Amino acid sequence: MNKRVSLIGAPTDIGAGSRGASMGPEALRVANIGPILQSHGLEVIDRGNLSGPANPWQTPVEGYRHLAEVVEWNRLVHEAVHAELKGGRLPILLGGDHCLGLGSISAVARHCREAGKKLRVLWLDAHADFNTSDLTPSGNIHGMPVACLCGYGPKELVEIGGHVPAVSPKWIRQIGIRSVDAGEKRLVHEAGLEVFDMRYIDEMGMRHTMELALATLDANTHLHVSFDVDFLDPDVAPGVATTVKGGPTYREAQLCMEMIADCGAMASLDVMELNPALDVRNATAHVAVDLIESLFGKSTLMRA
Ligand code: EXY
Ligand code: MN
Ligand code: MN
Ligand code: MN
Repeated sequence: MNKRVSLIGAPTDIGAGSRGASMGPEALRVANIGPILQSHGLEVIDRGNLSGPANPWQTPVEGYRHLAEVVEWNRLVHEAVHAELKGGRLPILLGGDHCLGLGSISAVARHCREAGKKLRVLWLDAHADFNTSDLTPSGNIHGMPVACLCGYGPKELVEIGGHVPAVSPKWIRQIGIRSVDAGEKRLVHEAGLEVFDMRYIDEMGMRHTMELALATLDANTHLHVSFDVDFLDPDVAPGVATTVKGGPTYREAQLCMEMIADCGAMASLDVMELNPALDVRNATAHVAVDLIESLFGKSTLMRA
């Protein structure tokens, strides 16, 4: 794994239905994300925060809330993530709400096209984030980034990476899913996304799930992990606006992260939706940082 890591803060809740994820980057820094990653032998540069439009907190227009601002934030994220990859570094995007997964992953996909690499995206989330303006119950664009990446969405968002679709549904594996709207579910099936929902994880276990999600990676595959903190059970991670009961336990999540670390292919990461306004003494930020440590190779194994 690349040991040269860059932190990029994206302090916005522009795509969310509640305010507060804009404070996520600072909460992760307060939980010591930089020094802790350094203690694992990584060279960490904190690029600071991107600066984009304020959240005007308006109601949705034609199925989208804050579309122009979401486009602007995603452009900023796209360029920042792409620059780190081009410089040979591993970007960690500190969200911010999950609408920014579009800017991040479209940049990764662009880099993979330029570098002749294959791409695998692991989307760790309670939600499929596969809504469109016709299907969304909320107009919140953080419920739409995966659909946009796959070419379903407004032109301004779908075209951000310069290639439509930015990503083939075949490259994506969704894990932990347990809250999908009815129309969204139909579109997920139509697009052919591979989804390891909570029922699958309950029945087959996290180990088997991750073996399948990481299967067929080769030395030329760039693995991107998009970690929505609401992936975790709310008992473990209360500091998120869109908690859904019945998520992975701390230990299941840790195993998921450890198996990703073991595969050695992770080359970019998003940490999204942490909402310090809803957290208890920054506990969810600490849990997120603990799990990120596992992603970068902190091991609970006794055997050498
Ligand atoms: N599916 C719901 C919607 O589209 O409004 C909820 C989406 C929540 C998205 C969170 C970030 O993952
Ligand atoms: Mn999400
Ligand atoms: Mn979510
Ligand atoms: Mn800690």
